[in-house]
Amino acid sequence: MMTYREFFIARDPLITMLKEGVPPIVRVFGVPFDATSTYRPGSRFGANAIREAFMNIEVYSTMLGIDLEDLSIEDLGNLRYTTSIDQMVYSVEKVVYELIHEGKAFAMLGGEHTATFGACSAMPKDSALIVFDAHLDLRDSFADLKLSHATFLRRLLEKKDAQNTIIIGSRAASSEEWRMADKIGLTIISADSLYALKNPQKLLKDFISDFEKVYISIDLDVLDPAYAPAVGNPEPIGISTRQLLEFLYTLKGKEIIGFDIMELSPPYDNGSTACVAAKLLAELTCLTYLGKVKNMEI
Ligand SMILES: [Mn+2]
Repeated sequence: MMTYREFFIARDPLITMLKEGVPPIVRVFGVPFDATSTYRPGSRFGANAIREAFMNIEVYSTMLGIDLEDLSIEDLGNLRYTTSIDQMVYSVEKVVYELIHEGKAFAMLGGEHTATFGACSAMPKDSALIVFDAHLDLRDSFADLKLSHATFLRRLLEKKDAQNTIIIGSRAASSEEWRMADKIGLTIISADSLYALKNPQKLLKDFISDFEKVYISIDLDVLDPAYAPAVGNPEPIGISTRQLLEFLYTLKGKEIIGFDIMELSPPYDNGSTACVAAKLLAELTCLTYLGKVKNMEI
């Protein structure tokens, strides 16, 4: 018997789409961490803002023909609050490792992009890492920190093969970072090159054809500030929401181990950026479902 309190009280801001007896498509968790922010802090509030927006937008995907209202999503809540970057990265890595080994796809909501370092440290070696980001995050150190939102990809690629990684939408990095990317053989589809290409999505499609499993990391600053103004480090001349989605739709049928949506800074938002982030959460969850269906896990 359901009680009135269960029936009438919602556990805001948690996403309440868990259906009894239906295995969840993704497990959602938030990372309330922005301690290395150097410009516009606030992404520690990002996960809850994405949840609120998610519960207030339509989640039927007209492009994929899937209604998330028929499916199940489990919200695990947020990581315990810490200002220690080592503790945050450690917790993310442990949680992600556990979920992957239980065969459970996940959605991590940021929080600053450094959390992706923790998630990727737990990834299987044969998975592709697809990063959408205005920045390369390949600095050796930044603002006296070796591990931060501006250096995390360098730290990651010091221990992982760059051949598995593709970065899309990049347009903001130091000359040393561009050289570094070239040197280690990183595949980049820069924001500038996008406008000259007829079918840039094909480059991503070709890249992932060698991989069965993918992890997707979205730094919302990949979008032009016209689409997503409320991010920690906005950069002009970015891609549109539609362009980003078209890249994501090329992943249809791939097994998505997990994904993250990072760097939303709600204090700078009028609500529009949170809605974009929520839409990405919805579409990526649909894509995760399609990957599971194709691989007969559902
Ligand atoms: Mn970035």
